[in-house]
Amino acid sequence: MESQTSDTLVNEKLSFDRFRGEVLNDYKIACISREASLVARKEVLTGKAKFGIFGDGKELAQVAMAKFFQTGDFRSGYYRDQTFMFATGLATVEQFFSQLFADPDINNDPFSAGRQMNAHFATPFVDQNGEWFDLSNRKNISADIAPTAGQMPRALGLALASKSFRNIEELKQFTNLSDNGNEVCFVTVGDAATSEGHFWETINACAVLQVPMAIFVWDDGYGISVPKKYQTAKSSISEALSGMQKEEGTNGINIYAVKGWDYAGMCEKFEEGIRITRETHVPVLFHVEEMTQPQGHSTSGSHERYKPSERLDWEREWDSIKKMREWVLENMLASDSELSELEQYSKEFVRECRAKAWEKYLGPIRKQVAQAVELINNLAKSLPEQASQLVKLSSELVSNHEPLRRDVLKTLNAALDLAGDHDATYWTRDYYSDLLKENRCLYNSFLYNEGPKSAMKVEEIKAEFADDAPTLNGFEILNRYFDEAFAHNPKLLAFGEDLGLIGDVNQGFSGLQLKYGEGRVSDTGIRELTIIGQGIGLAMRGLRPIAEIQYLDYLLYGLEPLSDDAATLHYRTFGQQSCPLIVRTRGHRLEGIWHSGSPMGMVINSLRGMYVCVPRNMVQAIGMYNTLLNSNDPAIMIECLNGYRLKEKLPDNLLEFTVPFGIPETIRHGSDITIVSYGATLRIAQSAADMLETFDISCEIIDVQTLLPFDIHHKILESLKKTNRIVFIDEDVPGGAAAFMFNKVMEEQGGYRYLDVAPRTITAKPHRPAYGSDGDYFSKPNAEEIEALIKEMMKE
Ligand SMILES: Cc1ncc(C[n+]2csc(CCOP(=O)(O)OP(=O)(O)O)c2C)c(N)n1
Ligand SMILES: [Mg+2]
Repeated sequence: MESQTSDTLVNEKLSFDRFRGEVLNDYKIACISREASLVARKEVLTGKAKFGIFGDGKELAQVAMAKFFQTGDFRSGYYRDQTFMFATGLATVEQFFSQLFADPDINNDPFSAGRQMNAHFATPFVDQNGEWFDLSNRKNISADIAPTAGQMPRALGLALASKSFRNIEELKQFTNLSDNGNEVCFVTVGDAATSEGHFWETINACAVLQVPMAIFVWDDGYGISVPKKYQTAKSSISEALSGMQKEEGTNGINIYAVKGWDYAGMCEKFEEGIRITRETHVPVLFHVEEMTQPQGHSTSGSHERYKPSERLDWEREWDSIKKMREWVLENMLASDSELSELEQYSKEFVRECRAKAWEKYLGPIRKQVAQAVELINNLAKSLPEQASQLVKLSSELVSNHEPLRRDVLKTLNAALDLAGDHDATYWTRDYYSDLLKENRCLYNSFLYNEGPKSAMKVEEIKAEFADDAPTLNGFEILNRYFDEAFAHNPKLLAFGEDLGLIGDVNQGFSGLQLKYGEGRVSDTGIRELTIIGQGIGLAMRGLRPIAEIQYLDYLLYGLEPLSDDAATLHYRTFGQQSCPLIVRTRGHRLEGIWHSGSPMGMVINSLRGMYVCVPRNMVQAIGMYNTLLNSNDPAIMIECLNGYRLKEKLPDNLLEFTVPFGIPETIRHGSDITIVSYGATLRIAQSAADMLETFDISCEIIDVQTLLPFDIHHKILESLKKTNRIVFIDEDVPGGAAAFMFNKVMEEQGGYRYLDVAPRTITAKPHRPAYGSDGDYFSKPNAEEIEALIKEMMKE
């Protein structure tokens, strides 16, 4: 009996020591993080970094939150989360400073290689070959972006993946990607960012889908200078959301309101809410109120300009670290001097980290400076006439205490300009071009996958047709393809409006939900933005989503996450995260203003970093789907709206044949003029060519097949060399994608050298297409218009 009591006492003492140790460690991390914010701001104000945005005031909530972030979990957050990153061990203070200094060495800024502003974090999801890491054994940070609430749509997909892994039998084998769907997606968002449609659409969707999301609203009462009363109904996001509260027998979300200075209260509520969402997949939202911003929003501007003095006083009084200190003392977890010691340690530690990061950043540039100076001084010895100017250049570079890579290049360039074509410039030129190359790798690489998972490395396999191959409607061919693809690849998931039960508005997925289940072929709400986010998150977790946007005209609703998130992901993480999302949509001419859009200029200009596929028929589309499914980059597939009921032959090797990207196909051979087009317009061009043939004008028609990438081997130029006349035709507005093609062929391919007459573009009118067949005829390019223009070109 006695020994039992003493065991209990020992255990209690142990667990108290552990508890105390954990609390003090949290306090230390909070202090370190605060110090990092204070020092980092000074770095910006003294010019060592260009801009800074910090997590001061949010420390306590984040050390509490980090306690419940388990191996396998994901975070989709924003720029306030440095403390969370330190507390989870996913970022060091040194790395935080390296990113602040824009250090382009991935070993120093492992989140973005200096490409992102500070506090935009990420962890590696894929290896150099584009293979997924064992994410269920890692803590995972999806790469942050700056657009407010831009992290919300992606979070939906990251969380939905857990549900898919838990509920879809075929996915259970992928234990490297999920541990039975136990992963929670932690989402952080500012109070003002909850005003965005992104927030509301995501909240509704996660409440409907019931996915494991833990959303933390960091409520500091302001979005830069604009206070809550202008942002949020009832000035309280938890109150405004209260109708979403899950009740017995309903879906919905669990909502908690906590105070950002209340360490114990937050720990308790976070534990409960996160445990429930992990177990049941009921989403949870923590409204973390009464947070502060000791240094204001960012290094641009000061909050004294817009916060009333009472508010500033209140923020000082309710500073979360100050409150935690008081709480530790009240509960006698440490003495005043122990805490002061931790505070002092934090200051010294942060100073050291800053200094190390600065040295690492500057070291390689100093080497470049030394090398450049030596070369320029040698040049001066060989060129006595220019010597004094050259020496002046090199000494200016030496005296620059904080040189940038561009300063080295500018100096070398100036030296080369001075030296002219002299032989002595050989080594300087050589070094100059080496540095240009190096900087291209540092700043311009990884827009797309460059390794084995590049779509550009997928081998071409031609479609094969049996002698008795059946001729089917385009949509039936697609339907057979998706059926085989879903049987073959368990990672494929498709979703969109009307895609599940009825198998999409054109029946490409007809019958497939019945066959593959609601988990894999599903209907969504009308919410294009989060359909895209859903796809992004699923793709980042190693699945192969096909996210359907019902009509190309409605892509605008989902364009932001495609442009800001999917298209930049590989670039902004220096190739460490990939998003193999396929956006499937249908466009070009059909009927009226809202179902005939072909805004291809908008697409190609906002989606660099994605592939843009514009197949002329469904067989070509299938070949492109196959290419995409063998690679990792995101893409958009624009099927021809008016092509689903056109007859095509069914290939034998549906799952194998591929269409290579950036390789146009000549679909009609001719000798007088080259017509370059894509998609639905090709059929109009064909009928114009038929008409022109009766006048002995022979047209060569080229289908570009993909707009991004565009004709990588300059096949169009070869045609132009033969015909010496060229016209680019599409259904976009004037100056849209036709102008893009024009620019590519004229400037990049040097097509201007082979022209006998001025090159032309034929496009739709600048207004949206009018309703009805006449509306179409007079809004979009028509065969007669093409015929007339080409006749005119032939006369010139
Ligand atoms: C879409 C978009 N609009 C505007 C901005 C500029 N901006 C950056 S932060 C910010 C305020 C955000 O406030 P809140 O969501 O409360 O987060 P906090 O900075 O207060 O933590 C604004 C307007 C942006 N980044 N993205
Ligand atoms: Mg705010």
